[in-house]
Amino acid sequence: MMAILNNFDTLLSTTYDSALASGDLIFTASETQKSSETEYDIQCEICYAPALAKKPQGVLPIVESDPNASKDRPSTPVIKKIEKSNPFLPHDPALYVADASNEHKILLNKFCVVPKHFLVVTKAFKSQTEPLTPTDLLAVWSTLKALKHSEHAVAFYNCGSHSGASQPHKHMQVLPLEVPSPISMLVRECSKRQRGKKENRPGDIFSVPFDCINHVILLPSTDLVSESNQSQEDILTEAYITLMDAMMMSIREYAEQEALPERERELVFRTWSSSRAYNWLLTTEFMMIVPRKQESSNLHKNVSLNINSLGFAGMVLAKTFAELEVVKEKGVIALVSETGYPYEFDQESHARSVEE
Ligand code: B4P
Repeated sequence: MMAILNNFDTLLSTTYDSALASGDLIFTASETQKSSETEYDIQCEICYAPALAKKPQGVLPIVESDPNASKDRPSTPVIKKIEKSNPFLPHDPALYVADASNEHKILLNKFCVVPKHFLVVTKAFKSQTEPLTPTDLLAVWSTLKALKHSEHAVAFYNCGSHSGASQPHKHMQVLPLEVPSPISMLVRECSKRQRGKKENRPGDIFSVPFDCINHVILLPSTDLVSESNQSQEDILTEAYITLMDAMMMSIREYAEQEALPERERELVFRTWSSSRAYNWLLTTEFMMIVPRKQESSNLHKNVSLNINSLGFAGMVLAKTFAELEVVKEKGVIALVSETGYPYEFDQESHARSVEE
């Protein structure tokens, strides 16, 4: 771990406090509602933040100087066009916390809902559609381990289009949490010995009870890693490759189901190979991957919600009252699962949706 991360908690807090005080960082207060829904009685979270509906969407005006300006007539800026800018290159110095590696910097999330939410961003431009590299994995892992409540923090990566990402510059994100996230509770429950099943051990791969394809792998404890010949980077890379393989195989199996009409089959391959979209989650205990079929949930009462990796952590963000009502009615797990690939092709619901 880099030496700079030794006092990371303090550095994160002081940078956060000063960016908040100077107005360089915008914290949006929210109300969290619990929703109990899975067979393991895990409480999912609906984070209701109506003020976020007003957040700018990464679009900045380009201001050109006024050609008629003179000494007696001050310049009036003319907004010529609206263009997307990269908020991470250059980054706002007020949001810079530390380097996570030679290739990564840690920036505070400018628009956070959870205090001290930060991003692990590549220093040079890389695309958010690229897979994670061993150095990406180690950089984000180091930040997790450097946090005070590291066992509760959740790191995530919204990869590719349809994954919930709004910024094209490669960035992983970390939510420092003081209590376990719903997905951590769920993975722990699913890992316990259950009747007729053996206990899951580090290296085991399994799925949690969402209604869509997902794969989870348990990671060995740091003590076990230091006793082994493998480095932490190797362990993380091996886990990531195992999950990527499992994901590819599951999509292929889904697309090759006989019940799936030819047209649908082609569509799965075409959309997946062009988007390569998935959500990825990491805690100090496990890594998880969820391939994405679509960016947003289906339409319910004319409302559809954008879902990012946090949806699969059991945490959904509702920006309007109508969105909040839809999540409460539908349930977090059912709603986020609509954006993934179903385990099995449901002929009845497909027939219904074709008729509608
Ligand atoms: P992306 O991967 O591109 O997208 P995202 O996390 O889904 O957030 P998005 O930008 O789409 O915002 P949304 O309204 O859905 O991440 C880009 C990140 O860069 C974001 O965190 C963004 O805030 C940040 N950013 C943008 N401009 C920046 C700048 N100039 N400097 C530094 N950082 C910048 O969600 C709003 C916020 O709520 C996001 O932070 C999101 O991560 C968070 N959020 C979403 N669901 C949540 C949940 N269930 N609980 C708590 N927080 C949640």
